[in-house]
Amino acid sequence: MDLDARNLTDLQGYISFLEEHNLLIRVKTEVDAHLELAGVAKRFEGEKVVLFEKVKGCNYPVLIGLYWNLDIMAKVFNCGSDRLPFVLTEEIRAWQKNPVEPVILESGPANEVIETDIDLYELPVPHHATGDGGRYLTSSVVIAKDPDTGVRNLSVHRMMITGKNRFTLLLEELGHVMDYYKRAEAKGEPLEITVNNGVDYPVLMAGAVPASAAPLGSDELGIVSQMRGVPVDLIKAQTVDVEAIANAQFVIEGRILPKIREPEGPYAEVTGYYADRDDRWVMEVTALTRREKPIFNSILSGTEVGNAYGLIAGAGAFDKIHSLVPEVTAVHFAEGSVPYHLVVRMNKTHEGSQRNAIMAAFVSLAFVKTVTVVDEDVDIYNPTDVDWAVQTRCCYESDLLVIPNAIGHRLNPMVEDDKWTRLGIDATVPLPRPEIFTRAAMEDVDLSAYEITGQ
Ligand SMILES: Cc1cc2nc3c(=O)[nH]c(=O)nc-3n(C[C@H](O)[C@H](O)[C@H](O)COP(=O)(O)O)c2cc1C
Ligand SMILES: [Mn+2]
Repeated sequence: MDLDARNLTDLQGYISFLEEHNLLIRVKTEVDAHLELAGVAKRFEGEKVVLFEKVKGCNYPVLIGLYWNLDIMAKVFNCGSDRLPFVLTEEIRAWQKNPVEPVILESGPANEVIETDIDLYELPVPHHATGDGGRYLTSSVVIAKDPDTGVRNLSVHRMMITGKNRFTLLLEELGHVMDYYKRAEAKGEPLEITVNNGVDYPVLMAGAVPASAAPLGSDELGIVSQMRGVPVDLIKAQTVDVEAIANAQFVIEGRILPKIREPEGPYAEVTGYYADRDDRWVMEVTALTRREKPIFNSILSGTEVGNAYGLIAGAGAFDKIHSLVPEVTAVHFAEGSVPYHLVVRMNKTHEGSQRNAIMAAFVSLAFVKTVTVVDEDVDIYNPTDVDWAVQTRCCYESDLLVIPNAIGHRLNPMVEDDKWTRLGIDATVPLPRPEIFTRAAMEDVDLSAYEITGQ
């Protein structure tokens, strides 16, 4: 693909690129990783990317905000932000047809320095929200290997530091790492992983591709190669039999221990609420490697997590939904409601196929609670327009599809006993399309033909 990001495989390259395009803010004043850093970052949410040059008591800078502005992401991918989901869908499709194997090296930037005395507290890991239970790694990409087949998996997990060489993390019930872990644990064995911090867009996004696009048994690292346009370089780890991303800033190696759970949380989640404190999975760190001059990367809870997950999840699911219901032309997560409200646009040619679209969307995205289907003339990227369609095209008596007792997303407070009710909203105009549903419109004129002052 014609991707500027091809040459942007590390954060140092991103910083130069962002600076060149006037998209980087540098905070020169020293900040405390405890609450202050995230407090300052929050004030720039959705704007330029922020580099904190000095963090109290730490030797490394922190980059935050890489995902909170879709226009910036689109710039790196060398396309308009409206095209970005489709570009990503094409990349995933190309990978599915022709997966490229990674290259495995002995050494790379991410193991320039091998720490002899592991101390996670020396990293500038922020304590983000005021109610969080500790310092959280929020952008770390996990590589794990299937205990039976050895197939690699890529995923993103929140991790709370609990000791110099220990943290607790969240494994979602339907995730592939959970599947790997359960099979390892059943044999009484730990699950070895590498945790890669400070990676480029393709690595993190490949980690968030939904299972419907990257099923169990497919190595998501191939998606990275596809997006970068060259096979991804991996490095062998020091202490575990799992590879790491050669271009990462830090690599934390270790094992998720069998039969052991320790407290994790609270944590300000994508839901906008704090996830509760509970006994969760434990990682014992066995090695820490880094670059000579690493930059720590964090993702801020809120818009940034929503984009980091929603963009690629929507792009990955679109292909599946479109293959089942070809009349579907685009999907988009409603801002602020990632991963719960998916808006589906379709060019309906058969009455009733909008219901298939709703069902296809539910099957393709495990966490979605609401699917709203609209016609081609509705701007799905504009929540006001979507609401207009619902208010003027949906009959609440007959156009709602209620699915009780569906598997819920545990992080959401509306889930009870792992279950919730899913809702499909059909806001499409019935076929044959009655005249009354023609959108009112003014003449489409070419403004350049007019002499206009005072603009
Ligand atoms: C910023 C971010 C944070 C995430 N945090 C978690 C997490 O803590 N636990 C989890 O299981 N999934 C988390 N996810 C979602 C998974 O990475 C995502 O569902 C991915 O598809 C799982 O990989 P898998 O399909 O290979 O299981 C997060 C995603 C993003 C983008
Ligand atoms: Mn997977």
